[in-house]
Amino acid sequence: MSSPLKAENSSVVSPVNPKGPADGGRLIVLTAPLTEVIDHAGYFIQMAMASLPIWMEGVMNRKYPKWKEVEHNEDGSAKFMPAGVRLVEKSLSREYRSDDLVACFPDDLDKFIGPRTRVVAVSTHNPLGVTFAAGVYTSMFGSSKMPINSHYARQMFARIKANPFRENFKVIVGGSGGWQIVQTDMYDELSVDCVVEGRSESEDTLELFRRAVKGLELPRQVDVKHPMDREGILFPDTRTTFGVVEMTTGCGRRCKFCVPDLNPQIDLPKDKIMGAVRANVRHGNKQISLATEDMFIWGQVHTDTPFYFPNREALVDLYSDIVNTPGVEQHVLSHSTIAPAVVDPLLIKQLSDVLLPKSPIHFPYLSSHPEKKALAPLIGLETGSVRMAKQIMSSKGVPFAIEDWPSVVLEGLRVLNENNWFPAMTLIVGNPGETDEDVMATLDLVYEIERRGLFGFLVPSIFTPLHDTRMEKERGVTQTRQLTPLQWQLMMKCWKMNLRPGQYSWWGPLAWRVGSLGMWLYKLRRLNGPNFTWPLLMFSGAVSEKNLQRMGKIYEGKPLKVKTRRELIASLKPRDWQYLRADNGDTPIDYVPQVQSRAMVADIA
Ligand code: B12
Ligand code: SF4
Repeated sequence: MSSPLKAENSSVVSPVNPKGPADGGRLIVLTAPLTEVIDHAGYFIQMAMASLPIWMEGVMNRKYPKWKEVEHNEDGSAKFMPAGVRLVEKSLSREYRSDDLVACFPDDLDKFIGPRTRVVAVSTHNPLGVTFAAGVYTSMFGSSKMPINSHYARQMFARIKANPFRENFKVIVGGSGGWQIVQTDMYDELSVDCVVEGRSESEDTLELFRRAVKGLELPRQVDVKHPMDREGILFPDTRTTFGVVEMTTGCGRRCKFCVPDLNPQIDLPKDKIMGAVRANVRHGNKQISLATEDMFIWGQVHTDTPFYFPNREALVDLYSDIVNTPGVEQHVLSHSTIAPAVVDPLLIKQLSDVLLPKSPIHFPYLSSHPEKKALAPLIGLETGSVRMAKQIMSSKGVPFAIEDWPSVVLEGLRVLNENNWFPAMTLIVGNPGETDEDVMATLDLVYEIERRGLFGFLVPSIFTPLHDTRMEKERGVTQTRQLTPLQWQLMMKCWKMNLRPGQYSWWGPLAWRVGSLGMWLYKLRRLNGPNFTWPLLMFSGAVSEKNLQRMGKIYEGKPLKVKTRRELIASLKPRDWQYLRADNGDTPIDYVPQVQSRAMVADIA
């Protein structure tokens, strides 16, 4: 290559040495998009890169001027890589020598790809930004719909495609975002030979690499088996992005739109988790995050107790050992569900005592912690409509009945907030078959959250039928223009509430609101259509919500009648009582007679 390669939409990729590296390159080269590798500014930076369009990259550059700076090992390989890359590396090291393998940053690919290279293996989370939340915000902002992350992913693929030795090697893509390439049929454009869906530990994956190393043809797409037990899962022994170490696979609540729930429910052994934590520290990581769909199932998988009654002692013991590992300075939570906070509030308190001192998250306006620290797991709220919840996630709130979902959310959020947990909560807008009544029910719940002074960072996203899920073939809203006034109100109300306490001083609520009006005048009204107008005015504060309600321009949320924890506990099936912890109070044994006597008093009156 003599001339620099211009990747779509922007930056210039530097020229490549046509002879390749002096040692002939590595047999198998592993990489991931730069925006999925970086980890020095917390989870938020990656989530923002996934959601903001490329033309807003300047905002990120100003906020994080050093975001592109990465650390190298002496041989030029990457000092840290997403956990997915590390596990592919570990899986392959069962068969290949360490000097056959390398994991490198995308900008260093040409230092490792040479005439000897037979496979370039890419791990990616979200290469095209067509997943929930990521897609919707970029499409709202318009003209260039390409998220920053997707831009960098394409740039990486362009570099691989332009490599002078491209004919000699196969490009195999894996990771949770591989399906996006399959579904958009971007194989040729991105120069991908094969997309693997499933885990690298699988024997099928090894077989695929064997074929690629021999130069044999590969199928375009391969589904490989997930290990069925704890022993089948490998652990990283070097540094991972954000210090991600897996804690569980699968979930068990069976939401129809969910991908990870399709995997077997496994909680991974503590000694292996701790080994990976120590390996991260040894390789210079100061932060750890346990990857899970629901942290609360750990220690309670395939025991005599149903997984939705958390194992308090096991969880507190695991997290204590992690944050007390010498060298671990920061710990962040990944995903959880909310019902366990109602089931065992004391667990939440004990975990707060253990985890808050090492949390890098500060919510100065919300936290009662002396240093204003907070915990912010990602929790799915999804809908406030019981009708919709029954259809798409009937077990989301177990052990509580799905009819009580709004009460579980409110009560759970109360317990969490009291203990300085301020979760990011996802909502799905535009579910297939969603009616105005469903959206109103969700708005009622959102207004109730506001009325009660509770805080969750509400992240609404448009329904995306994810590959392989039981809703794969269903279609909801596909473009922001199709959103109804109520759906827009829900989106904008969530964001208005998120900006309430003004946590991001650099984005400042006022700037957002004034900016949003400007953007609307400039292009959003054309892009998002007339249904967007009043909700946007509500968001901007240009007209008060009361006035908009009076004018009939927005829906006025109705107060919800909700159950207290005591009432929720009383509603459990008697066979579940044995799993409740008495020290949380509200146990049915002393409660049931009160219900009866109150009911009797009411009857007599
Ligand atoms: C930690 C995490 C994050 C972190 C850190 C991510 C990182 N770069 O390290 C943060 C918070 C930043 C994040 C952000 C986002 N995430 Co995320 N995240 C996770 C989580 C909890 C764990 C990921 C992980 O490291 N797992 C452990 C590793 C080992 O698993 P793995 O990567 O899947 O790798 C295995 C296989 O996929 C395979 N494999 C991986 N790579 C390769 C490569 C080859 C060649 C082969 C053969 C195999 C292979 O082998 C590995 C096992 O051996 C998952 C849920 C989950 N349990 O997986 C969600 C998850 C992956 N995220 C998800 C989403 C939607 C997002 C966001 C888009 C959310 C948003 N709107 O902001 C962003 C996108 C970020 C971006 N850069 O674009 C979805 C993915 C949905 C999809 N793509 O279809 C998931 C599944 C969550 C969910 N419940 O839906 N995420
Ligand atoms: S609770 Fe979350 S992880 Fe579990 S099945 Fe539902 S969406 Fe998936």
